[in-house]
Amino acid sequence: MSWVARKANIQGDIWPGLPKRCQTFLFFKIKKGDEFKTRLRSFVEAGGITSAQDALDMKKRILDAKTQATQQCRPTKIQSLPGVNIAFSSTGLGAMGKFVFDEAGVKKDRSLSKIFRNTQLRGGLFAKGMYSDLVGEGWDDPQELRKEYHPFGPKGQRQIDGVFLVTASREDDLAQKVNGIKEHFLKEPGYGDANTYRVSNDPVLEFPLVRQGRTRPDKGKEHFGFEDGISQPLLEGLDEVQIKEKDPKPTKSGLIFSKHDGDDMGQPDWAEDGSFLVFRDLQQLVPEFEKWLEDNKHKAPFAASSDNPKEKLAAYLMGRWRNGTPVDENPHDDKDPSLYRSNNFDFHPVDKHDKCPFAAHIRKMRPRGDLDHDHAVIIRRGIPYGGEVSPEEKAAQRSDDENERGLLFVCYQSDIRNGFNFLTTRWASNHYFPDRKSNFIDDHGPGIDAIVGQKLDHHPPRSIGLPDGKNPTEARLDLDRWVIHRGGEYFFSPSIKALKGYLTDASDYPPAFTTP
Ligand code: N7H
Repeated sequence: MSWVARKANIQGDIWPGLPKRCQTFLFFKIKKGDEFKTRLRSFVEAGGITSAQDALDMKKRILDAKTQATQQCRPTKIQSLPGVNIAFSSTGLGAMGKFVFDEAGVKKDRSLSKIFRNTQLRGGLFAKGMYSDLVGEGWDDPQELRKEYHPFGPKGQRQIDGVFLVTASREDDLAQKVNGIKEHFLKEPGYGDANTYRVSNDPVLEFPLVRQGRTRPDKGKEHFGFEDGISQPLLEGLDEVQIKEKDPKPTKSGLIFSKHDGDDMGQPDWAEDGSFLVFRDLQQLVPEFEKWLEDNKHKAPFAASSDNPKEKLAAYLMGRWRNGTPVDENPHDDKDPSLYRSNNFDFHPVDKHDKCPFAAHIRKMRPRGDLDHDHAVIIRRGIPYGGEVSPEEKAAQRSDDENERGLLFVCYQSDIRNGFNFLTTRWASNHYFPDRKSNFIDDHGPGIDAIVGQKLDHHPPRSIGLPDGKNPTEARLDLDRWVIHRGGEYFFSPSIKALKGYLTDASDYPPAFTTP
C-alpha cells in the first residue's frame, strides 16, 4: 500500500497524533455485538474516525494560523479541530465475534480452525488484558487500581471492551463530539433528532468508565513541571524530517504498525496499519515529589555544588531539565533556548555517566548509544488529568486525595511485549539496566527509573546512582514513589478499512468461543 493510501487508513492518534488540549476517554462495554457492529460501521462510513491524513491537515491549519497571527502581530485564535479514534480490548474483539479465547475448542472444528489461523490477532498479553498481566505478575497492586479496571462479578468478567478517544482544542467542541458518539450508540431507533433522541433502555453498549484529560495552563508541561512530548521515534516512510548528527535514526514503521516492515508478529491481513494501544492511568504525587527534591538537593554531589541544586537533581532524575534541555547536552544549566527541544545526544561515552545518570527516565526508556539496536520503541500520546496543586497542598507538602492529578498515559507499538511491557518491566523497574554498567556503580546497579519504575517484593529498595566524578560511582540516593499505577488496559487500534470491513462483518465464531 502506498504511504498516501496508508495515511487515509491509519487512525490519526497513532501517527501523527491528534491535536489536543482536552480529551475524553469513553471506555465502553459491548452489550449487543451485532447491533454494535451495525452502528459502528455507519459511524465510520459517515467519516466518524479521524485518520492520519485528517490529523496532518489539522496540524497544517494550526501552523498556518500561527504564522498568520505572528505576521499580523496578534494572538492565535484557537481553532475547532475535534477528533475521534477507537480501539478494542481482546474482550471487545470477542464480543464482535472476532477473537477466540477457547483455542482448544476451535481447533476441534476444521473450518473454525482455518478461520482462527487466518484472522486471530497475535499477542499473548493483549489476549490476557492488563489486569491479568500486571497484577498477575506482581507489578500492579490491586488495592491501588480503580475499580473499573478490575474484573467484575463471580466469573471475573473484564469490564472494558474498548475506548473512544475524543480530542479537541476547546471544551465545547469536545462536549459536542462526546454527545454525538453517545447519541449514535445509545439512542433508541426511530425517535427524534440530535436534540430529542431517546436513550435506549437496552443499549448496544454502556460506558463503565470515563476519564477526562486536559493540558495544563502551562501548556506542554506535565504535572511534575517537565516539558513532555519532545522525543518520539521517527518512522521510515512517514516522518520526512532533517535530523541532526546524534538524533536517534528513523526506525522501521513495523515497530509501531502491524504488518509493516519490521513487524515480525505474523498478524492477519486485516490488522495491517493497526497498532496496539496501551492505556495507563498514572497518578502523580506532585507536592511529595517537590518535597523530596528539596530534602535531597544537597545530597547529590554535583547537584549540591551547582547554582540550582533542586533543579539539577530534578534534571538528573529525568535526563532533561524541566524546560526540556537534555542533561547530556548541558549538565550545568538550562539557559540555552536552542536546546529546549533538542534530541541531538546519544549518551557517549557510554561507560560513563558524568553528565546524564544511567538510570535517568529518558536514558532508561530510550537508551540510544547504550544499546546498539533500537528495538523497544513506542509512540507516546498521553495527556495530563486533574487540577493544579492548591496552596493548601503546597503548604502541607502532601497531595489531597480529593484533588487527584496525573497522566493518562497512552502509547502505541506493534508488540506490547516488546514495547510498553518491556520498557516497564525489563528496563524501568530493573536496577541493573542499562546493563554492563554495574561495574561502574556499586552492586545495586544504575538504579530504578524514578518516575515509572515498579518494585517487586524481592527487589532491592528504590534507589538511583548519581554522577560524582568517581569510578566506580559512590553517590546513591534512596527514592520515594511519586507515581501510583491506578490501572489501565491493552487495546488494538485497527485501520479504518478494518473498521468498515472485516471487524463489522458477520461474526466468525459462535459466542461460546469468544468469551474468556
Ligand atoms: Fe516518560 N514526565 O512528563 O515527567 N517522559 N513519563 N514514560 N518517556 C519523557 O522526551 C513522564 C512513562 C518514555 O526518546 C519525558 O518527551 C511521566 C511511561 C519514553 O529520549 C518526560 C510519566 C513510559 C520517553 C516524561 C511518564 C514512558 C519518555 C521527556 C508518568 C513507558 C522518550 C520529554 C507519570 C512505559 C525518551 C520527552 C527519549 C520521555 C515524563 C511515564 C516512556 C518529561 C510524568 C509509563 C520512551
